[in-house]
Amino acid sequence: MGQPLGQEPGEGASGGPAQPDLPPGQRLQRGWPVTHYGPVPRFRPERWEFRVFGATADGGKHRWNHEEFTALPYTTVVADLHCVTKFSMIGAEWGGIPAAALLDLAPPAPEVTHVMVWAEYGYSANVRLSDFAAATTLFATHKDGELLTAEHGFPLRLIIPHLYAWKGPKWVRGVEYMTADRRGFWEERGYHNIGDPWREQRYSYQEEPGEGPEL
Ligand SMILES: Nc1nc2c(c(=O)[nH]1)N[C@H]1C(S)=C(S)[C@@H](COP(=O)(O)O)O[C@H]1N2
Ligand SMILES: [Mo]
Repeated sequence: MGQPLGQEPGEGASGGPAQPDLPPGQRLQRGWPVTHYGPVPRFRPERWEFRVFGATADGGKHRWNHEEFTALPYTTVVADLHCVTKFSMIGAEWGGIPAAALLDLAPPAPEVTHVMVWAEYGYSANVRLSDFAAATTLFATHKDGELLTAEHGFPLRLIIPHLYAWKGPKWVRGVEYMTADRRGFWEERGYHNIGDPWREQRYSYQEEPGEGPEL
């Protein structure tokens, strides 16, 4: 075995111009591509509601209509987006409602360990409660000061900067508090249950014991 190649932080593998700090295997994408499965849903404000259900602390369901939800505390987070298909977009300023604010308004029961985030057409993504509760996890309504477009998730999408972007449903409609882990849409279809891009957790076959429910 030879010496590992030395690499300065910020220096590209080719020794070329400095690259932003990207997770392993990712490349920078110019612009903002659209990536999703299935059609773009039409937004019907009068029918839209956001629901928190499952193992809530008070045992009840919590609902907000569009007007109520978008009146919740607004904040911004500057964060990158890493798609498991290997493109990354960096430095976006996302605006919206922090997931932590939702946890305060609709607290989970003490035994909740995971949440399932639900979107239109049954798309779902499971995350650990700790990922959901992270200070940078945001239900985004805006990017770089502008309302999201329909294809990027208007009226609401989840951003979890420290996980691959499939963990952030576009057209999100609710959150289910869970007392045990369960796989979401892509996690059932071969993607990693945790999905940390810095550990390159792309596929379910990479999972270590304890990282996900039985497949
Ligand atoms: N509802 C829904 N949300 C989704 C997806 C999807 O198929 N359906 N794809 C995910 C994936 S794989 C990525 S990379 C991002 C892409 O977001 P963008 O199209 O705004 O770039 O959305 C995520 N959210
Ligand atoms: Mo993706």
